[in-house]
Amino acid sequence: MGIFDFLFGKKETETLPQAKETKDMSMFCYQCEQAANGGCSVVGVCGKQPDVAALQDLLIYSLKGIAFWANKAREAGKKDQEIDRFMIDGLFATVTNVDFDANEISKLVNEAVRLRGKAKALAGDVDGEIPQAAQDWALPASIDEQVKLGELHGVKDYSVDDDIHSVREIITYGIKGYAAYADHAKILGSESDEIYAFTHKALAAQLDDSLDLMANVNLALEAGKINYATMELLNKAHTDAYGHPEPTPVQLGTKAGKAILVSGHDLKFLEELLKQTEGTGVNIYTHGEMLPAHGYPGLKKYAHLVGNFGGAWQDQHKEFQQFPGAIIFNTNCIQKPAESYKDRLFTWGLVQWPGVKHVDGWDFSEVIKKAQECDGFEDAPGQEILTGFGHNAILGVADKVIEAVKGGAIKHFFLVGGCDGAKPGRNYYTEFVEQAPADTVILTLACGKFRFNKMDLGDIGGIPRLLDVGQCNDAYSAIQVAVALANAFECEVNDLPLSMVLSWYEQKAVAILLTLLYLGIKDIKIGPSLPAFITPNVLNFLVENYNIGPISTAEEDLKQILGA
Ligand code: SF4
Ligand code: SF3
Repeated sequence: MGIFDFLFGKKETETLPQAKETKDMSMFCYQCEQAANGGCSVVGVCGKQPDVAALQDLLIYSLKGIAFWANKAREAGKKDQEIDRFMIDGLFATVTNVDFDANEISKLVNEAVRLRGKAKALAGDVDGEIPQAAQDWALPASIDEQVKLGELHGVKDYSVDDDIHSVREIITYGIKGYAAYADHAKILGSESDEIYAFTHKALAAQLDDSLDLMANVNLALEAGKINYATMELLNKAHTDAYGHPEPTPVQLGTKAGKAILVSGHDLKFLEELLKQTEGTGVNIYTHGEMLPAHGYPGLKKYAHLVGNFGGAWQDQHKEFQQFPGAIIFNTNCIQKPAESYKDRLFTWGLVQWPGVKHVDGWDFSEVIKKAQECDGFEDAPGQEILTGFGHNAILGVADKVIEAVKGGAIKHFFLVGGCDGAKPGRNYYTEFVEQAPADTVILTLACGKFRFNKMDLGDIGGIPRLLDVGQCNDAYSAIQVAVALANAFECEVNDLPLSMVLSWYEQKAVAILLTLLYLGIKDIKIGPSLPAFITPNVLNFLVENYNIGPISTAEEDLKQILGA
């Protein structure tokens, strides 16, 4: 299958339970891999309703307006912490599977309009034309009217050619992706002015029709650079707070007692919950992207952090029904809850679902109370898997790894990771890992790992063949490993016996891909399908400059990579 067939060929359609409700409105969203037939236009496959889609579009439009003024203010040496922080929250709220609540998005739009005024006042007199988004447009009071306004300012509202628009969307999604990581770092007290400054500059640039295609491409690569800096900031915040992850067995069975399941990515949240549940008899289980938390000394010291439950986000309907306790999301990916567990489901932070209880702030007593009312688990020990192979742990045995490569015991490394999703085509990643020869090592990260992290792949001279590097943001760690190997072998990362086979779903994956491109990494294979927001010309650019290619079959790709 050629790359263009892959992009524009018939997409697999799927119906998730939450995609059935429709309202009499139109929408257009194509920001994630799940986008139906090039873009969700009736209702999101993710469950996003047209009113929420329009309000999110209006929020992004408003953020661009703020960015115009905040960027001008920064050029004049002025900045504002409230504005900077709000940009990050507003962007993160529009990431796929985060906020499905029209009222909450509307509140953010109201706040954005207020802060647009604050940013304008900060910037003072400005020469030249003021783009429409940055002008003093009034926000209607009613949500219905706000929705109508949002419908006028969606992704289809653009005045540049298709290729520039495509790159602008790539930039927006990359920024949304790193906003998630910046938010986690911010919660741990780490912020970076470089991130804030670029966010304003890049969003303001989207209002500047004089920028040509290459100027936009350069901004996209700069977004990759900023995502790298953000992942580094978050890695430092995590390791300063909880120590470096260390290889740790994680129990997949259950322990007798009441239980809370934590889904999302936020480690500070988990720490606070662990503190508040200590001595209460309530055990804590991780779900999805929280799994790597078990590797951090500062978190695994809590004896009641007992195990990992379930797989990746798309299986939550089935798995949450079976969890006899309270469940809480601190970030993506939430899906429309089934009635069978809705009353014991909570959200926190930017995650919202209409009708689901939201915990504001850091008092989790309501969640703990709910867990105590539920049945809880019986003792049922199960399989153990390993996590905690951050760069510090892997590089701690670098001599052994280098020796194994030089001696021929390790022939190739694969980074197989990224987001998971519901499509059947994602079995590719399971098959790829299954079929990878015994003299290869698999590094993995993010929720895509749940497709193969229970396999016993054995070890090579004591080095496990499957190394869980961590969450999606721990792509930073994987990059450190690659750079250290390249230094040890005195070559470029692209010359290492290392191949990246990535899966994408939401906008954090876009940010990470931009980082890899910024770092000049070539020959990446990506799937299960390519983004609908990439035009043929932009795709050509990526193929010509980076040799990015779509996944084909595990067999064919392994043969092509290993030359066997
Ligand atoms: Fe569709 Fe993805 Fe947008 Fe949801 S986030 S509406 S699934 S493209
Ligand atoms: Fe998964 Fe949602 Fe992206 Fe952090 S939890 S990787 S999809």
